[in-house]
Amino acid sequence: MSRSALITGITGQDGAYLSRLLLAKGYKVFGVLARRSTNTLWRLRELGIADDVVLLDGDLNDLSSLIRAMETSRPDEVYNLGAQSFVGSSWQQPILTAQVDGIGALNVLEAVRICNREARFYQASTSEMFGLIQAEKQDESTPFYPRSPYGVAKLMAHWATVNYRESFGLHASSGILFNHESPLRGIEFVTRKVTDAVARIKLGKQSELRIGNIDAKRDWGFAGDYVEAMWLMTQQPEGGDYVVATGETTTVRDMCNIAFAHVGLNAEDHVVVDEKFFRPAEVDVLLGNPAKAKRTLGWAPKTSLAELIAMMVDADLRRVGS
Ligand code: F7E
Repeated sequence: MSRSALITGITGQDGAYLSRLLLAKGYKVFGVLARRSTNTLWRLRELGIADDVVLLDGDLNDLSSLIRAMETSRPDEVYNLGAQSFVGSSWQQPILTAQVDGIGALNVLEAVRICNREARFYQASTSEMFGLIQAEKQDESTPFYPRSPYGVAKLMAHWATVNYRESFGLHASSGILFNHESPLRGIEFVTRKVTDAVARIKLGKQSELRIGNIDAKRDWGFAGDYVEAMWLMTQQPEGGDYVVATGETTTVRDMCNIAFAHVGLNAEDHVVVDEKFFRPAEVDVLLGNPAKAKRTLGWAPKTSLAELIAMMVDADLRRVGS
């Protein structure tokens, strides 16, 4: 009998790639869709799978809708990817962020506990929990120090996942994913903002790119690689916590240089630093150590930053050009 999976946040970048992966493995894929949000299905359409997934009305802050989604889909695996995921916005909407990213995760855990404790649970945790880093390279034992309302809310969800594993014996895993990007990334995130601008500048539709802190360093990988780690976590004999990262860190400045150079332009001619995009508290540097994921899951990233940025710029050149 084929397995089934329930995904919150199915219309997001990771939801789309994970759906494609699970469909290819023969899963029946269900997604929770919040009708009141501005979600669109463009990512599922771009991957050509919009008609292959079953969308169920529901909301992370509506436990009864999650229980219904569990009853309808009877999932073997539940992936909680739904979130208010833009760190910058979390200062404007800290309470909403806490409700969706923190309490929302607890609601999904409750739905699993109430409906089927055998279902395997995955929580989309984040390197933002490390924030003001307490070790040069962050791994599963590095203390957390979140620097944004987003990081604080995600930390609650992470510990709730650990707690439900320890309290109720759930097969619950927390994937501590470092930044992961793709052509399906939202335009509000810095990589996609840059690759979209590079395409517009190259095609003569824009002249400058205004961004914030170009000294920030991130460990960027390809989202398509990272969803494989999510699935591998739910296949283990027991749930666990895993850092998923490339093990390399790059400044926003150098990422810009790679993107502009890909189309033969010089970033310095176009990038303007604008304090409007600075954050009240910054995460200066993130660098993950994915040794446990490699050892236990047999997972390793396949895509370099240069390949990733080239893929994104090429996709944006096609979009802007058409
Ligand atoms: O910022 C700097 C900004 O918004 C990266 C989310 O997926 O990854 C993501 O969070 C860095 C920051 O991602 C601009 O200050 C400079 O230092 O692309 P971002 P993020 O905040 O790291 C983690 C792992 C998540 O979990 C989150 O959900 O780039 N930066 N100039 C800028 N950032 C933006 N957005 N826009 C700028 O103009």
